[in-house]
Amino acid sequence: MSWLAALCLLLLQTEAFKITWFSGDSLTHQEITEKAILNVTVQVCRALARAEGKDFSLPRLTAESVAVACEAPKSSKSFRQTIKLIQVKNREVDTSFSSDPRYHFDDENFTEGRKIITDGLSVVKASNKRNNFETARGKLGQILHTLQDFYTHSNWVEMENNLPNSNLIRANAVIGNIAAESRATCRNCNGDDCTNNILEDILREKILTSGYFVFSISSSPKPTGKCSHGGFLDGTSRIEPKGGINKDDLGASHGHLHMKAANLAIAATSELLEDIRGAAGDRPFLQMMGISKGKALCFVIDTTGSMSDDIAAVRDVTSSIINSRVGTEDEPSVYILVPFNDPEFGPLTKTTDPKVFKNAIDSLSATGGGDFPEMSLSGLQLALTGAPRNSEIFVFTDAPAKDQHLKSTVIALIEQTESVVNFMITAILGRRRRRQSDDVQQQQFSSRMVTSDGQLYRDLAQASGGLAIEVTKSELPAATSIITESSSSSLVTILQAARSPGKAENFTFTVDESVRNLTVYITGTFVTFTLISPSGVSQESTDTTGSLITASQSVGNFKTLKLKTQPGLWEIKMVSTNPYIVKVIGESLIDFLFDFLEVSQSPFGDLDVVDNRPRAGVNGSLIVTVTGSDSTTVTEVILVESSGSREVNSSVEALGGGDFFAKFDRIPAEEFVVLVKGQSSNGSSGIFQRQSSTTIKASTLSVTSPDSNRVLVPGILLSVPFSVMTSGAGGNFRIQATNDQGFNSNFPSSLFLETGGSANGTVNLTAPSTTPSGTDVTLTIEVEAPTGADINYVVLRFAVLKTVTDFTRPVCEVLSLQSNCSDICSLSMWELSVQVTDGAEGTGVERVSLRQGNGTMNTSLTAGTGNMTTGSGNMTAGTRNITLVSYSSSCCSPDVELLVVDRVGNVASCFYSVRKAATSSSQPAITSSSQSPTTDVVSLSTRAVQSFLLCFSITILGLSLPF
Ligand SMILES: *[C@@H]1O[C@H](CO)[C@@H](O)[C@H](O)[C@H]1NC(C)=O
Ligand SMILES: *[C@@H]1O[C@H](CO)[C@@H](O)[C@H](O)[C@H]1NC(C)=O
Ligand SMILES: *[C@@H]1O[C@H](CO)[C@@H](O)[C@H](O)[C@H]1NC(C)=O
Ligand SMILES: *[C@@H]1O[C@H](CO)[C@@H](O)[C@H](O)[C@H]1NC(C)=O
Ligand SMILES: [Ca+2]
Ligand SMILES: [Ca+2]
Repeated sequence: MSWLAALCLLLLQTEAFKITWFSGDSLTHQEITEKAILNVTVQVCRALARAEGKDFSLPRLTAESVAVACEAPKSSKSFRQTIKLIQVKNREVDTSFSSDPRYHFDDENFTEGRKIITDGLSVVKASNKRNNFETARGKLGQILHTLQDFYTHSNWVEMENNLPNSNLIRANAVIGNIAAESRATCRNCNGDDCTNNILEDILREKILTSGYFVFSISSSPKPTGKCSHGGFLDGTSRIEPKGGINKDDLGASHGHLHMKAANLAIAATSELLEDIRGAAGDRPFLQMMGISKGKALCFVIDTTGSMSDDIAAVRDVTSSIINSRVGTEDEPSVYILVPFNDPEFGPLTKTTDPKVFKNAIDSLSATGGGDFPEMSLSGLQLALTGAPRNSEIFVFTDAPAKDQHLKSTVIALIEQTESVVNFMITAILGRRRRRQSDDVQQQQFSSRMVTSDGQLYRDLAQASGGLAIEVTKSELPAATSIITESSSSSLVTILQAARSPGKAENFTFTVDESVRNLTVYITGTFVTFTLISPSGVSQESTDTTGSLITASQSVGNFKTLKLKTQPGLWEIKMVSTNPYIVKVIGESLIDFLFDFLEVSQSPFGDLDVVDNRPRAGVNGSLIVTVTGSDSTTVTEVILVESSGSREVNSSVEALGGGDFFAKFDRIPAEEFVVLVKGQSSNGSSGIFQRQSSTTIKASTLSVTSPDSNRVLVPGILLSVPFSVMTSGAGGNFRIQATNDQGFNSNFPSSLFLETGGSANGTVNLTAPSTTPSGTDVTLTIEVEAPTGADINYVVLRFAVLKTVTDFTRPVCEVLSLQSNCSDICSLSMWELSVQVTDGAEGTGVERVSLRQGNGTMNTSLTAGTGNMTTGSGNMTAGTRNITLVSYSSSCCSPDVELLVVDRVGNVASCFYSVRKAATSSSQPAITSSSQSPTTDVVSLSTRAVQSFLLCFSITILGLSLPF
């Protein structure tokens, strides 16, 4: 069966909102998720713009336009990538949990389904709190699937509800009146017509039910009188009461309600995202979504005895980057520092505050280290798991790695994160402690670098699309500033090739009109080249007066050339017998994302995204997404072997929305990169090319770990099952499991597989009982074939979370409200005093912020005993802490909305208003109202209030922002 036939067949095979790329007019989980993300992101950016007094006009709802409206056009790629990741995790629920009714609100598993949502929500909030956005995104995708399924699988829509069921995201609220196990809910459909199969009393009494589902082609049992999910794949739909109630697509049993269900799912998804936004705050919410100004600045630094010059260079370049970029659109979104020594490494410092980062770098000092090799790969591992995807990481060292056993782990993480790793190596490896003369060192440098020590760093750099820059200590400042300062958040790779051993070769590359600051990096010694521009002008590397190279610098083995940016087909003819890397980069908003696809293990027979190495030697497919342009099409997707220039071409099909499907007859067994060519509609030449920076390696092994709904509870062992399959020869397969936090783990050191066979194993992992909630740990399980030449892996992220017991939102109580508002609002003020508590069982109020209102807010903390305390870090369990909020504002701003968040992220919104009663009656009115059914109506009789209308409500978030 062809891939496209497989995709088409999927149109007929779905459970839940469709999960395929071709959906016709029906809405898929992916579309529902994307629409809600775009909706809420726009609201956040609009609120931020307004808070700064800026105009905000509503963008088109595409990732590109929303990123522009959020004043972060360069983050359209990471925004797109985040949306895709959340969509993929959403889809995977149908693979990993295909027959667990709780994940789909099937079989009337309502409380169990809701628990999946609220448990997951706790993980998302705890992870965001520690800037662990990647973990938050994955969990978010999973719970969105379950949340969205409620609207297609239950009778919520049939009961004529027009709003989402908000209690699905609240752990201790009532979801509804759930049908008793013995209660019949459906009758037979009238042939294919299922419009009236839910019993009238169920609908009239608003009894909540959902369809039963068993994946079977023959009839399968279900409790008497219960509704079925319905459809070909559902075995229960063939026994009485026959038919089904799902609204998964327009052709489903209740397809006539599909659009209504999908729209409610969008609203419910928006509501859940608003809740996460409230808990995280606006800026962190945008970071979770991948929207931020620049990219991460990430340094991994050897701090052993001989590194003081290097640390000083890092300090200088950091200052210069901070000074030149803070406040610009290339301001780093996050700063990451990982020191390593021997035997220690870490901790990872991750901060959005440049001052905190500067202090962390200033406090580094070069000491210790014991013997010569250091823990460089352990440090790099922490940086790779802690940095956002697609980061650029700089490793500074003058020594080989002591922890070389982590090489394959680090490569797995590079492939997974697509981060670029640049090594700044300042030494003669093996001789660094003789520091009398850098020049003498430099002469010995090249010969020394042939050793395996230097080769390890070169291999890692090359796998990631980075460079291994080898300079003396005195050259380091220059090299560091060239490479870090040119690292813009819109850097794209146009061409990258490595040749080892070196050989003469002619490379061509196409530069499109969107590219600015065209730059060539070359590493290698004794490398010469000739450049030829699209207009046929040529310039030799020895020619310092030509017109193509506008600036060039050479430090150590590293050469950088700024080219005249001319669109069209360029050529660079390289000549060298030494190993070299040539890399052509530029700045452009247009780039691409790609994922390999494989036939799903799920009974629904869909295609799944491969998140490790794809299968070698067989056919395969890729989904390519163009980012940063709504009008660019992909015409060619090519796999280019890294060691030479052999290419595998594909057939490319547009899927819509910037997605393209590329089908290959064979995935090479050798390492390769992905090269994408296409046409952009604006610009005269129109042709563009981009290349993946990460090198990809395929494998004959498959490693999977199916259930990903896991959380590590501190002190409690977690068993992580995994499976290995080989399409090659059998034997003993070596297993290695490592985690970036150094948590205790055990696992089998090898597994035996028959030729073409499979085996299962388990990794047991325990987080120390003191681990803070929201910590994330990345576990990499690697499997190596008996020949040693073939490795595959699975990379799993877990959140560490203490069991959450606080499910209640903080409570606001008005202490006083005083107002002298007159007809001329600018001449008068009003004042409000509110006390905020989190209940006796609560974790305590963590943050109070203003969601609406232009006045001044002050908060102070009072312990239950009446003692004043400052700060928020010292609340103890059992004390009922009270936060006093005072707010004063001009009467021209008559509304205020306080957002109150407790320590586990339960969010309350407290809204007050002193609007003059707009009635024609001259009699002043006192009215209190509540928008939330769970909140008591509060009435106040304070005199000052009497002539004004006081509205008081604790509402769910999102009701108060008309769009
Ligand atoms: C789902 O609901 C069915 C029927 O109420 C029940 O028997 C089953 O135990 C539930 N499954 C789970 C996993 O809670
Ligand atoms: C968009 O999000 C807001 C909350 O931010 C929500 O009130 C609104 O219903 C959402 N729009 C749609 C179409 O779901
Ligand atoms: C590169 O191009 C030149 C002509 O400009 C040609 O002589 C040479 O053989 C080519 N080199 C390779 C490796 O193809
Ligand atoms: C090119 O790079 C320089 C710094 O290297 C920067 O100042 C300039 O803004 C960049 N130009 C464009 C068009 O991005
Ligand atoms: Ca050492
Ligand atoms: Ca609470």
